[in-house]
Formats: sequence, structure tokens, C-alpha cells
Amino acid sequence: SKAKSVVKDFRKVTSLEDTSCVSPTGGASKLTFKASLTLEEVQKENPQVAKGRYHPTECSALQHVAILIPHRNREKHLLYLLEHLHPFLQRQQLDYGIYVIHQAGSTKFNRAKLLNVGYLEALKEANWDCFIFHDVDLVPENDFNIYMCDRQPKHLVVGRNNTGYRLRYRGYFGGVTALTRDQFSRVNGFSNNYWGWGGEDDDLRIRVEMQKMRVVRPSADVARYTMIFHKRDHGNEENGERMKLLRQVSRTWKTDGLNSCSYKLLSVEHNPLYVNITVDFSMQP
Ligand code: UD2
Ligand code: MN
Repeated sequence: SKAKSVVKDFRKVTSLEDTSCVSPTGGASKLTFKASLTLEEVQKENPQVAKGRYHPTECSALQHVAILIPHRNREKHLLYLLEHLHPFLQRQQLDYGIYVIHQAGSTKFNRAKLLNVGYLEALKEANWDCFIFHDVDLVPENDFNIYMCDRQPKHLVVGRNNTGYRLRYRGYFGGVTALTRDQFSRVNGFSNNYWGWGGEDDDLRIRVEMQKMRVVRPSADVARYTMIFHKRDHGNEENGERMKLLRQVSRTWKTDGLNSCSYKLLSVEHNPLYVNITVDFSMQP
């Protein structure tokens, strides 16, 4: 049964003890997004969450999981994601924290660099085992899509509503991915050089494969997301350099990544439902 295979997934991650948290109880859920939703309402629904963090009290969680969300000018999407993600992660009995990494100003958006910043800053405040790199507009539809890391880098999006729930292409690694602290540091994180839309997810996949790791995915009936409708943002125009950059990964990955990620940290705010990290990339080359 589905529940059995979920427990098996948990066991694969680590050997379970009697006091370990085991599994979620639900399955698929129907998602709705209310236009009038406010942050106050979501806060009221989640009194157990403090400074973006939660841990189960009745059992000990198997991993400490940091959710990293790159963000600029998508407040409504962030609200919907927080509304759904907090209860979802709690049903999975995870010890987790949510970080939103906000790019200040109007220079070209850089999703990958924001996620590098999230990793580096989150590790300054807690000893996270696992990182989930998460688009702001993707809401998981099924509780059996476990937000924990595996022995191999994990891609959690097989399908989404607006692409017929099918894998877009072999090697697709976008949207939501889970890497352990060690897996991410082994590939030197993301490249910092992808400005604008596209390519940074393929770059990370190439890094993973170069380290002889293999991308794993949950089954297609579980790894399903609803993407909240949006158009391409201003400041995130398609990156015309991406094919060129993708051809160079084997030469550049060692010096372009976590070890070269420079940024100006403007603020770290501990809101009730998430930690907000604001960075400025405008002085970067
Ligand atoms: C796809 C990938 C995404 C990324 C992107 C190319 C999926 C489901 N997602 O998303 O992971 O690889 O292509 O770069 O395949 N964002 C903001 N503000 C902005 C622009 C972007 O917050 O102004 C963030 C936000 O978290 C968003 C993410 O960046 O979800 C990706 O941008 P997108 O949603 O515009 O791109 P999309 O849907 O094509
Ligand atoms: Mn999107």
C-alpha cells in the first residue's frame, strides 16, 4: 500500500527507532486559494510555528530540514505557499524552518545565487541536515511527497497542473529539489552566474552528475504540484547566456558556487512564519 511504501522511504533515509517520527496520515488534497487571504489569518492557523520554525513534540524528527524560497515581488504566492506548506510539513512531523531569500532592488533576478545565500545564512543559525530549494509558486498536492533528503539528490516535481503532470524533459531538475548539506557542498552549490530566467537548474543537475550522484524522484502519482498562475516577471527576462554557461560547467564549477558567493546582506528578520533574508546583488559583476 501507499502508506507502507512511505514508511519504507523513511527507513531508507535512516534506521528508525521506536521514538522516531514515521509518516504522514493524509494523501492527496484539493488545493484552493482564497483571494482575500491575509498573513494574520495564516499566522492564527499556525500558533505552534515560531520564527519560521517548528518541531514535533511527540517524537524525534529524523532530519532538520530548511526550506529555502527565492523571492521578489510575489507576496501573494508566498502567502499561499506558507498557508499550505506549514500544515503540510507538520503532518509529515518534520523539524523544519522556512527561509525566504529576498532580492532587493531591480537588478536582474538571480534565483540560484539567492539559494546559495539561503544555504549559507541558514547554516549560521542552525545545524540543518537537509535543504529544500523551493519555488514560491509551487504548492505540493500530496502528503506522501516527503520533504526529506535521500541518499541521492532528490527532485520533488515530476509533474504540475499546467504541464499535464508529466516530466518536462529527461534531466529536468527545476522547481523543488532536496539535497543534504553534504550533497550541496560537494557540488559547490549553485552557480552564481545565471541572471534572469533559465538554466540554473540544469547547471545544478550537471554538477550533481559530475560528482557521480544520481537524481531520484518520488513516483509520479505523488510528486505532483499546483503552480499558481503567473506571467514572466519584469527583471527575470530569459537568460540568453544560459546555453553558453551550461557548456562550461565542468570548467567553472569549482570556482563558481558556494565558495565564491559574495553578497551584501541587508537584513535578517525573524517573522512568525518565516525568516526573511534580504540581500543586495547590485554591486556584483
Ligand atoms: C521554472 C522552474 C524554476 C526555475 C525557472 C528558471 C519549474 C516548476 N520551475 O520556473 O525552478 O528553474 O524555471 O529560472 O520548472 N522569482 C521571484 N520573483 C521574480 C522572479 C522569480 O520570486 O521576479 C522566484 C520565485 O520563487 C519563482 C522562481 O523564482 O517561483 C522561478 O521563477 P518563475 O516562476 O518565473 O519561473 P518558471 O515558473 O518558469
Ligand atoms: Mn513559476
